[in-house]
Amino acid sequence: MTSPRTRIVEEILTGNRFLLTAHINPDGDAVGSLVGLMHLLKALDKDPELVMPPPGAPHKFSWLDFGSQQNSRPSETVSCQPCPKEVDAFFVLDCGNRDRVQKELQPCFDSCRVLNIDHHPDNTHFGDLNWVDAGRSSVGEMIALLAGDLDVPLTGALAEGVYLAMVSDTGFFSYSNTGPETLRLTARILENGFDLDRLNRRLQRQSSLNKIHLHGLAMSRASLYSQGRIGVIRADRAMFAQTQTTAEDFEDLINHIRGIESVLVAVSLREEQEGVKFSLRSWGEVDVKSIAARFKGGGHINAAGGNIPAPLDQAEEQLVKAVKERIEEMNL
Ligand SMILES: [Mn+2]
Repeated sequence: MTSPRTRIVEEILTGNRFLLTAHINPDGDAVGSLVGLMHLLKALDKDPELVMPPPGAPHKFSWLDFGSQQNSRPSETVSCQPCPKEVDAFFVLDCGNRDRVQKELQPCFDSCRVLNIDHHPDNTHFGDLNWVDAGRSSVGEMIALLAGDLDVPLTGALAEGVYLAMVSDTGFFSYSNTGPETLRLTARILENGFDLDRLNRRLQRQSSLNKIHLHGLAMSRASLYSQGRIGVIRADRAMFAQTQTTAEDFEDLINHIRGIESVLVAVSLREEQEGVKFSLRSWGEVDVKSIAARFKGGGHINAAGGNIPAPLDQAEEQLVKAVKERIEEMNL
């Protein structure tokens, strides 16, 4: 039987017009793999249309080549019923189930041929064709493999998208999902003359004094539970108001908590208009995806998240309890 990867290659070769999207609240892998696939299709003289999921590409990725300004913004006016254009296939990237696709595109699941490229272990195989490989670091890595299959060199905006996707999901090649192929593909990108310094400067020079102040506030209030095995960092809405920051400024903080010597599972909680958004990070064997699943969330073994419709204190209590049960079950 032909592998899904080979069949995706065939779909690309035989089709012409493609619609591309990824999961809502797009992260570095979603945005990078979308931009990468768009440039891969353009290199093959195809006609891709990128529909950036709401709330649009994070500002910190604004330097990417989105093809047009429009492509970096959320496309809330897009509609697929009746399908406005003849589309040969609808690519859904980095997305484990169709509920994570914006509602305006839901009709596309009936009217288009759906090609799902993803690496979430809990993927529901909602596409007409699903290339799902939980062993891949990122969807960006899978787009890079497609480029190889299609003899398109990993250069320019394609390479930038793929690189962004891979470093985002691997914590700059430090998480355990970093595979030999991730590094081989990165080596190929570098061999092709990629300007690593320029790109890393764009990626890492993103801070502001306000953001540092938010981090200071949140870090000064971080706490440990369960003999230091669980670390928690949280931000309520007052902290964002006080430091004039946004949700995006709170992102990478969880990794500082994960770096505490005794911590097995790091928890971050962010108060939203309604309820709390949480993230979980772990080391090695501790499967935080299953903990997130108890709150209808999802993700990967060492990185997962979701939402809890409760006040901040209650959400923290529920999560800490769930994490504690999990690590006790494992005798850690
Ligand atoms: Mn991903």
